[in-house]
Amino acid sequence: MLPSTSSVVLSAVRLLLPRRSPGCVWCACRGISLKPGGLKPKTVPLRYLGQPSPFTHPHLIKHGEVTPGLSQIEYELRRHRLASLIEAQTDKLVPSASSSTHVVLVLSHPTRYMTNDIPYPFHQNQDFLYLSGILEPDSALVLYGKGRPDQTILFVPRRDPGRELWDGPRSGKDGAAALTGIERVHSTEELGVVLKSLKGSMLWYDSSQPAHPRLHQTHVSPLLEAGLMPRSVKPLIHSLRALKSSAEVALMQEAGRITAQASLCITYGDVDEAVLFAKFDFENRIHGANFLAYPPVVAGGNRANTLHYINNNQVIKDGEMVLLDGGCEYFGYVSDITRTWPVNGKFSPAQAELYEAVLEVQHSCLSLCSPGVSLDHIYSTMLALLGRQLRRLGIVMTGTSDADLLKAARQYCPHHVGHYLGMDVHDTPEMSRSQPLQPGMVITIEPGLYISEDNNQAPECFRGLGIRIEDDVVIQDNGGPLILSSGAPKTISDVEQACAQR
Ligand SMILES: [Mn+2]
Repeated sequence: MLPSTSSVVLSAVRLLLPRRSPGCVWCACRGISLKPGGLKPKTVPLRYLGQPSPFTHPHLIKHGEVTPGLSQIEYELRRHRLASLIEAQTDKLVPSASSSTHVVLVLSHPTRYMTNDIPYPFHQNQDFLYLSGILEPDSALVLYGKGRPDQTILFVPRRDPGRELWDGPRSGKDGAAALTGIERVHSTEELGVVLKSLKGSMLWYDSSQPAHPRLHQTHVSPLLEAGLMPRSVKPLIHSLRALKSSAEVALMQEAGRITAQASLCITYGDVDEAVLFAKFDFENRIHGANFLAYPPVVAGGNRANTLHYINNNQVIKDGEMVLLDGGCEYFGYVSDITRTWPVNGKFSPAQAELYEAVLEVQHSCLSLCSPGVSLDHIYSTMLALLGRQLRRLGIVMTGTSDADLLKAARQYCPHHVGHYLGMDVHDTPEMSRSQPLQPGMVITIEPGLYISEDNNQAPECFRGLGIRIEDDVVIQDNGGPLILSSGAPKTISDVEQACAQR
């Protein structure tokens, strides 16, 4: 007899799901441990973990996921790819070491304190998060293996009712195993002993700026003092992080959508930058963002010419423009969008002229976003195009040589055309901007023109204007780039219309 459709579907689903024992958060949360000898109730049921789990936050995390949208299999694949990179690099650079044991060590961040006993909101080391999915401080990940580091050991803080009374639940070894599917989990205090047992290996670890100074001092320094010379693992992790999977793109799409709809316009008289800041923060969070990805720039009038202006405490006058550069974090992935608009909702002729010039350059740069082109190449194109616009607008004299036009473009736009984007705003800094873009990479495209009110060269009507237009872009194989921030009004008519509606 043929099995029913539903049982076929069910067995297919079972095949796709990660192995449940001992890494099944459902079993663990029910206080059941699957050990040889059968089901055994645990003394402490793992009802709560140190981070959202499918059991405590079913509205956020599906069964089989470690963090929202990212499965145990995806995290395992990342560790697998890192192992392959290390294997390939050793074969190439140190063939004599290709059969030695490799140990990769990545530390979490510690909790950082604002003042006595008052922690800053915890932010994980993204390289550690990328490979483990663990959101708790004081943790570590070790990958090891002969020739190829394909065995995983996770270290997490041990459960401690005294501390948990204040800080909230910890996952502990069982909880972390259940959540991540990693079978070998130790308490963090055992890190040094485990590392010592792997002595004589090739260590892949970033020792120059340890992510967790205390863990480094206690557990890693003794090994380094004994003469072990680590190799940097960060560039390898960043090369993996630079290429986003479809699950990662989906998370970034949501981050972009949330921030795009939060790009706002206010159409009445003078307004405090702090009000726009608060509204932007509110709109991001209420639409699902975890928090803002960085302190946003909310710069009215001439303050837009201070590139990292984050005081956000001045009054924007009716008739001035405001530049808002902000982004949110959505379950580990961020957006980074800039829009500049007249605060009263209507562009003056000079504002419109300068805005159109930047927009035209931005469009041309976006059309270059395809595989094989580098960020540096788009940057040179941006400078050449900005130079021409400066001449057209009469900001630079006609007859200026091409070399001087480029110099002027650099002066009026002192920053690069963009950067990589992902788990961090300035993502994967180990990656050069001269390397060709590949499908799955995400970048920003953000040309600008900044004309200070003190500039005596530029026509008076443009002085005090600073304009930047920034979109988030996924490089795709075919069909052109995917713009994650397309929901934010950008053309003059769209901006004016959006302002009229708010
Ligand atoms: Mn940016």
